[in-house]
Amino acid sequence: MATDAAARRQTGPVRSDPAGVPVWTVSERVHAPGPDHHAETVYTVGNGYLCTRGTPEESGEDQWRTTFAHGVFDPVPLFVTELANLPDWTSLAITIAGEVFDTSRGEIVSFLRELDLRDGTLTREVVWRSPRGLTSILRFERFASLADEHLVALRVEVTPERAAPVRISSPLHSYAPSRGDGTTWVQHASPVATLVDGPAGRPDTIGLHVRTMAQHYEVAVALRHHARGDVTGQAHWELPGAPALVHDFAAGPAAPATLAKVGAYQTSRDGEADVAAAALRRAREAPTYEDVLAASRAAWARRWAACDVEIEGDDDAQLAVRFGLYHLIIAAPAHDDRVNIGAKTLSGFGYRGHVFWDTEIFMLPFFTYTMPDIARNLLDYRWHNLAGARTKAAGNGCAGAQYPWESADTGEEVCPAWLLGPDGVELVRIWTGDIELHISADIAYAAHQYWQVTGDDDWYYGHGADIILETAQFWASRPTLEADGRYHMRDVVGPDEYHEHVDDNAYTNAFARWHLTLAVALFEELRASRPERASALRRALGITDETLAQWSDIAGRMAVDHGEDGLIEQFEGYFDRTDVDLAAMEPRTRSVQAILGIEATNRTQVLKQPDVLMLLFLLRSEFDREALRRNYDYYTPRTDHRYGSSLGPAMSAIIAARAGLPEDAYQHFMLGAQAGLKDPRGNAADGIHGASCGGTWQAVVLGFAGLSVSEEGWTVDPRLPAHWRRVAFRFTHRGELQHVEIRNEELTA
Ligand code: IFM
Repeated sequence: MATDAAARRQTGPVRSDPAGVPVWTVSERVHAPGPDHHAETVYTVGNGYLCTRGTPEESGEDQWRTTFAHGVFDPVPLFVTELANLPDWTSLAITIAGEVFDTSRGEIVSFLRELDLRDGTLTREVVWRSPRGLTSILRFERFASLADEHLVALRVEVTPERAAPVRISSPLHSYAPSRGDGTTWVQHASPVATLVDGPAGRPDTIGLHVRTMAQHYEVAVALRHHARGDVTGQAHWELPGAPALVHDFAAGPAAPATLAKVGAYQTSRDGEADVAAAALRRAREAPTYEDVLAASRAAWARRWAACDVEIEGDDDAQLAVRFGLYHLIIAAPAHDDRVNIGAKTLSGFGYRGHVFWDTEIFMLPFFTYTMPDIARNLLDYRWHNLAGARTKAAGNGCAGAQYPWESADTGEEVCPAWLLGPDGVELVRIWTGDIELHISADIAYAAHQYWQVTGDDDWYYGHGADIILETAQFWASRPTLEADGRYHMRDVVGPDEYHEHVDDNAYTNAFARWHLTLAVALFEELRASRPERASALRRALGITDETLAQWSDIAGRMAVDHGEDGLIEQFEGYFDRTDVDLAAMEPRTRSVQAILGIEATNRTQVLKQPDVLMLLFLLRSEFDREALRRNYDYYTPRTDHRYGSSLGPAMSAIIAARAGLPEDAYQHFMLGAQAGLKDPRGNAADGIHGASCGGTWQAVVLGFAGLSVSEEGWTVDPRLPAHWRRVAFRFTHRGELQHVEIRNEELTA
């Protein structure tokens, strides 16, 4: 259910661009008093190295002030690992004529907060009347540089209505807890040193060097300050682990007090021995705030030139799509192939920063089609982590490599075995880490798709082959050959997690079959075109002619049943489960699982996400339009669309569009597209669901526009909602930027 604050945002304006101007800003003009964790998520800024939630600069009640950097994980005692919250660069304490700026006191005369998706800047303008009646305008602006990923920058300008002393204090705190298992806040880093730098007697730079408790990642942040206005004094404070720099101004209507800080983050993952020295050097060498901003803007312009999607005739859809792409861009590691994007990106504590199949099936296609270098980094994260996947397979008595359901920095399984259930009281056994297997095929699928779109043979026959072949060995060892002469996959969880311990999940089995078939074809291609590589793989993995014959045999006899009428049973015995009339459960504000309980839901046909429809979309060349329609009609009324999962709606949208139901498709599409902005499930406070952002892109480009690529080229087959006048998008096919424009019936490319 949407939070109160999100509901307020829904009713207020969510865009401020004048009519007719392309939609690029998320904004609100109504100040929401009290904690607003959804807004902190929405207004996250970042650059693919780090992200910082949109918590206001001044301290307030119950804030989730957070900066995460990719790869800096630390275990929670007796639990799993999670992203460590790093020292914060955004805090400010502002005093005007002796009164502390605090939006919960005095009066907010006017308020405007805006996230400009075009250049990644977050601004806030507050006209505040203090309890003693002095009115001031406070303008804040912050961003993380997309041009130099170590840099962050923030500026505040305070203009009182009459001459008044203004004090701006910029503190740095090392105590920055993360959220552990969802209820306990854990401090992951302890201070090593405070840093001070700048001209003797008037330091302009403060910093902190911290070390995470268990993994011993080192992180340093240094903030260089630039004051403008009538500065009457400056002081530097140092409490243990918490330095601060204080500037005093004589300010007035024509003389605002302005403070900018340009900061630099460095972690021991970057490879420099002395992180503190490196952060200080970067902060010192960084240009002015304005120059850092100009460079970042130029980098954003280049990004959007490669990936923007335009929708004319529907501002809500336009804003939702760009908002999703913005969140994918700020979470995407441009220069690091040992990290990946967590399910909740770097924008919140949800899923502890862990990486799921969400990357390969939902987010990665956007990067594969528009920023292949980033896609390769994300895939290489899986390649680097093959060791963890081998360990998992061996632990389950299987051969080859089985990717973890949840992955962090080491590539080992980090899915918790127990979590609090939907009632928030009872501990529930989580089986996904044990038996949700399909992720290994999903990763192979993404590797193959990357190759199809980019034609990057070196990567595919190198790292891609390692991934595909080692995971094929897992698939060859997991199913059992039974008396009916078929291979069965017993006791699994499919993508629809409302059903646990099922046999022959159609998605899992069909993907295992596809995967083994691909692996045989790949190895044969290698033998023909790169015999040395094939020999090396044969030696390393023990792949022989018998192996290939066995893989083909398992693929050929894998239990995958399509009924005669084209309806696919989600798993063996699914059709015998209780059919629940979901419409009769309305109105409701909770998932079916939260209402009925885990066991009772397991006994029904209700789906968390449409497992079979996902299969139909991903392996689309195996199914015709009638199959799409037949399965769509069956599974759609049985899916918990609104409260089940934010991954499903985009997939339902694609199937509906391809089945010739664009208006149905639109309803699903908007539910998924607005998951982050409107927060229908009430969990976006925990972070942006990256999968719904990536699914939204796929729904427009692969669903409504019907883009399809092959080695020969690409085609589109549009099925647009009637009110969309024009859709335009860019993608890169085999190294060349393509620009597609679809106007109602007419197509320009
Ligand atoms: O990976 C998903 C899963 O499919 C449904 N539950 C949430 C996970 C993380 O987004």
